[in-house]
Formats: sequence, structure tokens, C-alpha cells
Amino acid sequence: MQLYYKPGACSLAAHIALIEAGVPFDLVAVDTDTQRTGLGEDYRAINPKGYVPTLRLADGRTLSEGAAVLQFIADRHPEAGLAPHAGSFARAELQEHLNYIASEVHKAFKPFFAGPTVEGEAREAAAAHVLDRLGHMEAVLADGRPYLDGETFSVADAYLFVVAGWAGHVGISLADLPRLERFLARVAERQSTRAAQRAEGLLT
Ligand SMILES: N[C@@H](CCC(=O)N[C@@H](CS)C(=O)NCC(=O)O)C(=O)O
Repeated sequence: MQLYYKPGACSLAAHIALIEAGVPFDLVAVDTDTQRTGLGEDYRAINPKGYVPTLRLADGRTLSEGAAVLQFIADRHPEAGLAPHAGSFARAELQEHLNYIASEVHKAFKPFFAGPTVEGEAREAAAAHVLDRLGHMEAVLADGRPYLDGETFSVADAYLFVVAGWAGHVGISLADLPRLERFLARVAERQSTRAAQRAEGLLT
């Protein structure tokens, strides 16, 4: 199994999930500007969408879209406890979180990573939008639960950890979201998270 990734990108969530699941896999870096992989492949031949993550199975089939990749990893390795059973209400709640993180939080960062650099009032508005979206995650954590689904770490936590972590990189303070800050610190201490970040060159 291979995970096509870009250091620190949303593919880091799948990387963390694979380590949590104890699955053997190879990491393949993607240069999304040139659409070449670290193995010299044409990335569009692997994922015509041109973005990461992509998971390639041993039989050559590929899966993209972070939320789908994360749930596939969790379902293939139920012993790791990374997602509640499919069909349960708890699973629907996990999907609610994954969809929200993908469509609302992840995409709220787009002005900071794609297109011309945002500055001035446009940057402030984009930052306010990110904080609004993250505010709903703060509300989920309001009852003091350590993770989005309660006591147990799930693939949604890996995804939230990655995208909320971008706030610091683009200069958005999370000081008004203290539960989210504590959540990020908690997930950052997990062995899987540290190992994935080290492998991507993000930690020494
Ligand atoms: N809809 C996709 C979006 C994936 C996505 O936005 N990937 C980003 C990195 S986080 C990417 O590869 N962007 C292209 C680039 O960085 O050049 C998903 O949910 O997986």
C-alpha cells in the first residue's frame, strides 16, 4: 500500500491514521506543481484530480478524497478503533465531523494556500472565516471531551489536527479557542502524530 502525500498537507491525516492502524505502507511524495511523484511517476495518471492524498492498494486500485481514505483505513482495521461501526449513529456523527472538516474548515484555508497572496482586509476576513469555522469545533469540545467523538481518538481527530494546525502556519491565533488549542497539544503528543510528522520532515 502506498500513500501519496505532500509534507504537512491534508494527507498527513491519512499518514497518522495508517500509523495508528499499524498498517505497513510506503510514502510517496508528490510535487503538485509539476505533478510528478518521488518515484518519477506522472501523478495525474494515479490521481487525475492532481491533489493529495491518494491511497494505492497492493492490487493497484486507488482511492482519493481524505474523508473516504480515512474511513477506508479505519474500516479495514477495526481493531485500531479509529471509527465507530458503519451504520451506527456514532458513525454518522463521525461522518458529520469529517464532512464539516473537509468542506468548511479545510476549504476555509484556501485563500492562504491557493492563488494570489491575500493581504489587508481580505486577509482579515479570511482569518475571521477560519476562526468562525473552527469555533464550531471548539463548541463540540465544550463539554471537556478529549476528542471529537468523546474519549476515543478517531480519524476525524487526525484530520482536525492537521487542518487546525495550519492556523499557526498562516499566523491565525487560536487563543480564543482554548479547548481546540488543548486538543491540538493532546493530539501532537500521540506517538503516531509525532512519527508521521518526523517522516514528513516536519519534526526533528
Ligand atoms: N477534496 C480533496 C482536497 C484535497 C486537497 O485540497 N489537497 C491539497 C493539499 S491539503 C492539495 O493537494 N493541493 C494541491 C497543491 O497543494 O498544489 C480531499 O478532501 O481530499
